[in-house]
Amino acid sequence: MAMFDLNETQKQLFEMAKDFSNKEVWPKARELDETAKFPMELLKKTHELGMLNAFVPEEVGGLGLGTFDHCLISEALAMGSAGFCTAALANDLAAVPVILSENKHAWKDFLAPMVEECQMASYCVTEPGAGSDVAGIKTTAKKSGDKYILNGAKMWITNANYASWFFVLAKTDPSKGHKGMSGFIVSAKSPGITIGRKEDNMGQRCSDTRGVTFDNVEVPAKYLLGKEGDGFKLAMGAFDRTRPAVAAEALGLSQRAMMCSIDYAKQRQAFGKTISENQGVSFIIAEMARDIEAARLLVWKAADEVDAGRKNTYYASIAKMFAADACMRITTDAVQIFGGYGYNREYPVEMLMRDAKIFQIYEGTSQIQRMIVGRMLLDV
Ligand code: CO8
Ligand code: FAD
Repeated sequence: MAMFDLNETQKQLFEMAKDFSNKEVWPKARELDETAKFPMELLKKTHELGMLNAFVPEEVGGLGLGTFDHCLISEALAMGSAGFCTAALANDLAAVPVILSENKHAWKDFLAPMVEECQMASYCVTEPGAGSDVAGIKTTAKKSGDKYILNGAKMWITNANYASWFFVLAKTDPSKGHKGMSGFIVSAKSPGITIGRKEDNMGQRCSDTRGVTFDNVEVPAKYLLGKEGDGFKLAMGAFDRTRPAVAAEALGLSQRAMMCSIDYAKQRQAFGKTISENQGVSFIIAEMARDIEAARLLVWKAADEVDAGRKNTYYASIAKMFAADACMRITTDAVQIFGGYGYNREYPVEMLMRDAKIFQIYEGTSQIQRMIVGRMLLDV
């Protein structure tokens, strides 16, 4: 892969995804925000185009795309609607620990059907009492014959109400901290699962976020991912692949905000000229472009590293923190460029600003990304 350009196949993939996003998703973005309705129809179309569940291995009929190609899809879809893009990406986040575990029962029973039809999945790690501190979760899984019995409560689970299955992180040996954690794939049809109400979030409102409780849920032992004690590393390994994609999502949203800002600045008149003719306004837009270009290079670097089989945790965190923080700045500046109209729901930028905030929180907060990088540099 040439680091600074895409090959022909990647260009085609990116153009196809952007075309779909611009023509079919962006015109519906405001309606999705207002109604907070889950974008199932758009997800079905995304599935038909082969852009949903793109990580699923070829061995079970999937495309088996790498993280780099996945990031191209994410960037393009987020230009249409970040809430819709999050619903799509949550599937990948759920699938990656399953793929990394190489549990072929799980691949056949849960990943293969996702190729056949548009199914959703969720990654259930966060709990009401533990988000950043993953090792602090309390959900347990106790072995009983050829089954595990799951008990606990998960919180903020994307896609929960639409998921066919869940990746669940639980403690098989609570005395061992992160080394006593195991990952499971759990069918959503299992008795004992209760899905909570849809959370009323600030942004990305069409994305579905809920609590999920597990009350004596039986999971066949064949759906343990890897072996007991592998769970924490599978959960972290997933982030190495999905944090670049979340950064790409923030990048796509940032670009939409810049495009809206440029269009508006070129037509809004003040003091007898367009506001774009003021250097003060052009500087804001130039800085948006600077951060977008830098974020894209960081996303590509983080993705290329993991596709090349190298440990990319450092680059994934750098890309995620930079792209998320840049997206918050860029969308806030977009509201500024629109002036009073920016603060109003008649125009799209207030929605983009609300949609941006979550990038600094989910998939590891901006502080957690700094903590990961800081620890690596300072060896603490
Ligand atoms: N890969 C493999 N192993 C790893 C990795 C990794 N990336 N990171 C750490 N490990 C290993 C360490 O090497 C260590 O191994 P060992 O025991 O052999 O020495 C072990 O794991 C423990 O590591 P740490 O000591 O660093 O563990 P800590 O408990 O101190 O904390 C973190 C680690 C990094 C702070 C971790 O808890 C973390 O990442 N927290 C953030 C949680 C987070 O990101 N949650 C996101 C939830 S999902 C989500 O938000 C979904 C969003 C919406 C869906 C779709 C989006 C588009
Ligand atoms: P806390 O961990 O309580 O953190 C609170 C504040 O303290 C933050 O600012 C944090 O940065 C700071 N902080 C904590 N520890 C440190 C530290 N050591 N140093 C410096 N600052 C620190 N989770 C899933 O498992 N699956 C999902 O699908 C999912 N989707 C989500 C969707 C949405 C819309 C939301 C809001 C959340 C979602 N999450 C999901 C959960 C998300 O990953 C967590 O909210 C996030 O990791 C932060 O955890 P927390 O909310 O418990 O905050």
